[in-house]
Amino acid sequence: MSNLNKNINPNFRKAERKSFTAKELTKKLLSGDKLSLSYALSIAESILPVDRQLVADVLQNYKKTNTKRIAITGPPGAGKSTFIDSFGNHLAEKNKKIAILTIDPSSPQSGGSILGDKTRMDSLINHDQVYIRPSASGTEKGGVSSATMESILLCEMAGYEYIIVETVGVGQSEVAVSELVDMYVLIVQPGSGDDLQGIKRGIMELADLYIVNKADGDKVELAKQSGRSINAAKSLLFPKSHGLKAETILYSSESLLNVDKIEEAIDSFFNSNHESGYYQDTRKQQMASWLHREINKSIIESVEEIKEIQEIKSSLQHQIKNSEVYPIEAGEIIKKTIKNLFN
Ligand SMILES: Nc1nc2c(ncn2[C@@H]2O[C@H](COP(=O)(O)OP(=O)(O)O)[C@@H](O)[C@H]2O)c(=O)[nH]1
Ligand SMILES: [Mg+2]
Repeated sequence: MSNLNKNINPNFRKAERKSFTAKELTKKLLSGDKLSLSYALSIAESILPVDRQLVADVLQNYKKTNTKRIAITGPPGAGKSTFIDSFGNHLAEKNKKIAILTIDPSSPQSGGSILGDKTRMDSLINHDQVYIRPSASGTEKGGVSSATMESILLCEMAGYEYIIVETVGVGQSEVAVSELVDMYVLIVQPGSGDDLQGIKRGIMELADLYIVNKADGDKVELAKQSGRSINAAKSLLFPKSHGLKAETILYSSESLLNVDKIEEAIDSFFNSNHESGYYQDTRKQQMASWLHREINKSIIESVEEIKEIQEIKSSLQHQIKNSEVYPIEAGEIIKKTIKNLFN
């Protein structure tokens, strides 16, 4: 028995399918019902045409909102989940509604991180104000599937104001998630500065806020040093187009050091961007990227269904193995085949 199977509750029954029409699901979702949200999110992850249609119908009723879509990224072990737990609690106590989505590109293969790993969001799990979806993983590369954008919208329909998306340390998903959110938060742990070198410049340039986590106990000095090296590195980065300076804040999920400062930084980021129109532009950009992904996905899926393409693909794979053709030529052959099919 695989590890995955061992963790599955034998009494678990899949929710009865087709128990909802789009109208019923929309109504329940808008009332904030968590079970319906979970149901809607699994539908969003499904590739069955009937489910795609259901999500599309439900999302017809989506109304623009002033929510905060925030990505929490950073190297594995930096304390992202623990941060979300402690900061999420802070917000929930102020009566804010928070939905947390985790993008975990590794889960389709290993299964491990969904069920094996703890989410480290123990104190949030039973909070009324909080909804946690431990693994909104996708089958697409980088773990950011079109389902993730749909999931964000569905959470907003259910009345969540903060949509927090945690990435699980794979470079690709960290870039891809930036297309889904309004604000990009990068969390690092205190280190000698080597830590920073592990973070690609391109990812640092995405950051709207840097958090040096674990600034507690004997790590306080080291955290201050890390803060200084981030600030030094920042001055060399290409600024984001909103023109706002990305702050660096030391934090501790244990002592809640600077928890208010982080809340203020987030609020002020959103306020400024609402005023400047950057927020509204970002939302348009998110829709445009989503459209782009959907179109590309549909093109690939429909082309891959064509029998001639499947045949030529496997023949090319064979020829490449025998060094009879180079990938670049193979690409051209595929293009020509497609063109001929449509002429
Ligand atoms: N001392 C201290 N440890 C922390 C803090 N935040 C997280 N940790 C620890 O760092 C480890 C990794 O945390 P986790 O949230 O799973 O990191 P993630 O991989 O970035 O999500 C865990 O052992 C946490 O207990 C903090 O603020 N202070
Ligand atoms: Mg985590």
